[in-house]
Amino acid sequence: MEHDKDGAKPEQSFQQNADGKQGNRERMNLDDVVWAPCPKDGYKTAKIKDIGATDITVKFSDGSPGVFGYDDIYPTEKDLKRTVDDNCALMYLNVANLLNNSKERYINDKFYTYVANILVAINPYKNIKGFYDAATIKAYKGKSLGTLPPHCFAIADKSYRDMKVFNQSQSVIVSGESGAGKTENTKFMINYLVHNYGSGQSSLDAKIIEANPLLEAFGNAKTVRNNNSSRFGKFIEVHFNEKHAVDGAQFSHYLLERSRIVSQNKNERNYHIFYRLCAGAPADVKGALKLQAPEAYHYLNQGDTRLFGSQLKDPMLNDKGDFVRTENAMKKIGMAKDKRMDVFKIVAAVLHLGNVEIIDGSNGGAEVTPKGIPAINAAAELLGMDATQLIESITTRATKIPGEATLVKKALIARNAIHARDALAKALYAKLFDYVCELINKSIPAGGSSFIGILDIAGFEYFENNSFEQFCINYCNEKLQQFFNKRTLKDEMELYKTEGLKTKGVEYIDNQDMIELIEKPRVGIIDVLDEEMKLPKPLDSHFAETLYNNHRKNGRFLSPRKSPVTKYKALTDSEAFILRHFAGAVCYNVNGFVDKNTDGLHDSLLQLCATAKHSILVKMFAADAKRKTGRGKLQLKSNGSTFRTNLNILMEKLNSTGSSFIRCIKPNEKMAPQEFNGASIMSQLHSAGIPAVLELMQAGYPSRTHFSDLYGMYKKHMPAKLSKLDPKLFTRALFQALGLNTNDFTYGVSKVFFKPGKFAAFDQMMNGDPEHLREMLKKLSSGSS
Ligand code: AOV
Ligand code: MG
Repeated sequence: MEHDKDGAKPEQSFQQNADGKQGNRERMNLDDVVWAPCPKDGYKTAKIKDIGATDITVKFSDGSPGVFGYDDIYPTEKDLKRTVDDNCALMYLNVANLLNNSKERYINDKFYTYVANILVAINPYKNIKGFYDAATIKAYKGKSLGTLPPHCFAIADKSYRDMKVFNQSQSVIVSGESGAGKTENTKFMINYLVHNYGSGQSSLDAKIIEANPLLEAFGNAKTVRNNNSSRFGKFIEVHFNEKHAVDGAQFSHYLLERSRIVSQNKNERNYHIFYRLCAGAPADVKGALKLQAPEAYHYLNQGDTRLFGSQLKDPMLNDKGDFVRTENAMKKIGMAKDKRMDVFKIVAAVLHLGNVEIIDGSNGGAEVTPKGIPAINAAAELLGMDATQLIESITTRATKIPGEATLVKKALIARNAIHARDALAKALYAKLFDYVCELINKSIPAGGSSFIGILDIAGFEYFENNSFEQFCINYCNEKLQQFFNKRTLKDEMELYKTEGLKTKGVEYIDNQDMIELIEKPRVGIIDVLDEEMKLPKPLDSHFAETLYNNHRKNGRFLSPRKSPVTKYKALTDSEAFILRHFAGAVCYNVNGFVDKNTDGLHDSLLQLCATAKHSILVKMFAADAKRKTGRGKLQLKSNGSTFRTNLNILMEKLNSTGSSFIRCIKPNEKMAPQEFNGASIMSQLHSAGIPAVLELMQAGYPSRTHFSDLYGMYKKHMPAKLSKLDPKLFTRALFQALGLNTNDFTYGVSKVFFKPGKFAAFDQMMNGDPEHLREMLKKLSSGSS
C-alpha cells in the first residue's frame, strides 16, 4: 500500500531529543548523503566518510573533505529537485532543506515560499509576466492560504478574511534588510486590497495607492544597497467599513534618516525629490526657485558624481519623468498649485542653505563668504525670512549671562555655525516630510471599523560603523522579534496546550532583557542619553561611560575591550559599546549620539522659522516654538524617546491585531536576478528567526485542520451513511480505515494535527488515487455499520 511505504520513511528515527536538536546520531550511516555547511552556498551535499564520537567527516562532491559536529549536518530530501510550496511539507524540515527548496524555486521564478503561515519572499530583481496583474489579483480573491501558489496576495487575502471572520483588525509585518523587497511587497498588497475590496469611489482608491509614491519622493533615496531605498519606516493602515469595503487609510512614519539631507556616502544620493525638482520642474518654477542643475549643490554633490557623469543623474532613475509623477500624486491628494509651490520652496531653500559657505572671519567669529551671500539670500527669500536675521541666527547664539536679564548674542566659530546651518536644513526637511504625511492623512478619511495595517520597516542592521540610526532600528527589531516570537512560538505552544497535545516545549531566547536594557526608565540607554542631553556640556564619551557604569554586569552589554573582534578591542568604553542583539552582537560608536538624539534648532533659528512669512513653515514650527520654557532652554523631546513612544504605540496596535509575517530576503549584493547567494541568505533567515520556527515545527505538528473542515473537505468522497458520524468520530474512523501511521498525526480537542509533510501525503492519498480511495471508504463504510 502506498501509505505503508510512506509510514516507513526513516523519519521516526529523526524525532527530537531532549535538547530539541535532531537526533542525528542514531541515523547516521556511512556513505549517506547529507547537507554540510559551506561558507559560500550555505549548505552543500556531501557523503559521510567517518562517524566519530563527537564529529562527522564528510567528502564534498568536488572531493574536498570536511569535519563537522553532529548538529551542523542535516539529512537531505530524497529528491533534491522536488519543491514544495510550504516548507512544512518537506520530509525533513531543517534549514538546509529549506534553503535548497527556496533555491530550486527561486531559479524557476517561484520566489515566494511558505513556512506554515509565514511568507518568505526572495527578491526576484525582475518583473515576471503576469505575476501581479489584474487577473492574478482577481484569482487570489477569497482563496484560503495554500490553495494557490505562495504569494503576498494570499497573505493580504488571509488578513482580509481573518478580519471579517474574527471581527478583528489585522497586521502584516514585512521585514528584511535593505533592498530585500519590503516596500514592493507592501505596495502590491495595498494595491490588492484596494482592487478587490475597494470603496468603489475611484478618487479615494486612487489616493490610497498614490500616497506611496508621494512618500517615496520625499523619503526614498538611492543607496549602494537599493536604488529606491526607503529611508524611513512606515505603518500603513487600510481602513474598512462595517461592510468590509475600504473606506480610508492612515499612514504613520518612523525615523526618517536626517544625516542624508546634508551629506551622503560615496555612490549614494540625497532624497529623490531634490533631483526630480531640478530635472523636471518647468522653467518658470525653476526660475522662481532659483534652481540650477544638481551638481551645483553641496548637499547633492558629495556622493561621488563620477558614477553619473556630470549630470549627477542615475541611469536607473528617470528624474524628469518621476517629477511629473510626483506632481500628479500631489494633485491627486488635493494639493493646489500654491501649496505645491510652498513645498517646493522649502525643498529648494534646503539646497540653497547647503551652499551658504561659512568661514572664520577676521574678528574671530563665523562669517558667510561673498560666494555664500546669494545662496543665503535665495534661501531667506524662499522661506519668507529676513536674510540679515537668518545670517545672524546661523552665525551667533544667544546665551544668558548669569545675573543679567537680557540674552547676549555670542559669535560662533565657523564649525559651529556650519553645524547650525545643517541643523536648520535637516529640521526644515524633516518637518516638511512630516507635513507631507499629514497632508496625505488629511486628504484620506480615517474611517474604519477595522483595519489591515502593513508595517514596512528596515530589518536588523550592522555595518562597519554603527551609530544612533542603527541603534534605533535594532531596538525596533528587538521589539518586533519579541512580537514574532510571541505570535509564532508562544502562541503555538499555547495552542498545543489548549488542544491537549503532548509535545516538548521549544526553548527560545526571550529578548525582554535586551529591551529593558534599552528602554527602561532612568537606567536604560535611551534615558541615559536624554540625561546627557540636559547636562550643561553634553558629551558622547560621558554618555558611554555612564552606560558602562550602569550595565557592565549585564550579559547583553559588552565593553568593546572584551570583544573577540580585534578591531573593536582597540576602542575604549568612552568610545563605543557593544549590544548582544538576538541576531548578533553590534558595536556602536558613540560619536554623534548626543547630537543625533537632539537634532534641535537653537532658540533664535526656531523663532525665525516660527515667524517666517511662509504658510507651511509657520505651522511646522509652531508647536516646537511653544514648547520653549521661560528660562530659554528648550524642552524638546529627544529623537530617542520620541521613537520609544511611537514604537510602543505601534506595538500596542500590533498586539491588538491578528498578524501575518512576510520575511523578505535579498538574494545577492549585485541587485541581479537569478543569483542565489546561499550563505548570505542563510544568515538573513537566521536574522528573521526562521530556524527557531523550524525547530518548533519539526518538534511539533505544523499542519492542522479542524475536524469539521476535514469532514467538509472529504465529504464528497463519503458514502451517504457515513456523513451521519460527527466530524471527530468520522476522522478517527477514516484514519483508522486508511491505516495511517499513528506517529504521523495526533488528535487534539477540536483539530487533528499532522507531523511535517504528513498532511500533504494524506491529502494526496485522498485526492490522488480514486480507485484506492473508493476501496478504503467501502471498508470504512462497512466497518462503521
Ligand atoms: P526594501 O524596501 O526592502 O529596501 P524594495 O522593496 O525597495 O526593498 O526593493 C528593492 C528593489 O528590488 C525594487 O526597486 C525592485 O527593483 C526589486 N524588487 C523587489 N521586490 C520585487 C518583486 N516582487 N518583483 C520584482 N522586483 C522586485 V530599504 O527600503 O532599502 O530597507 O530601506
Ligand atoms: Mg523600502
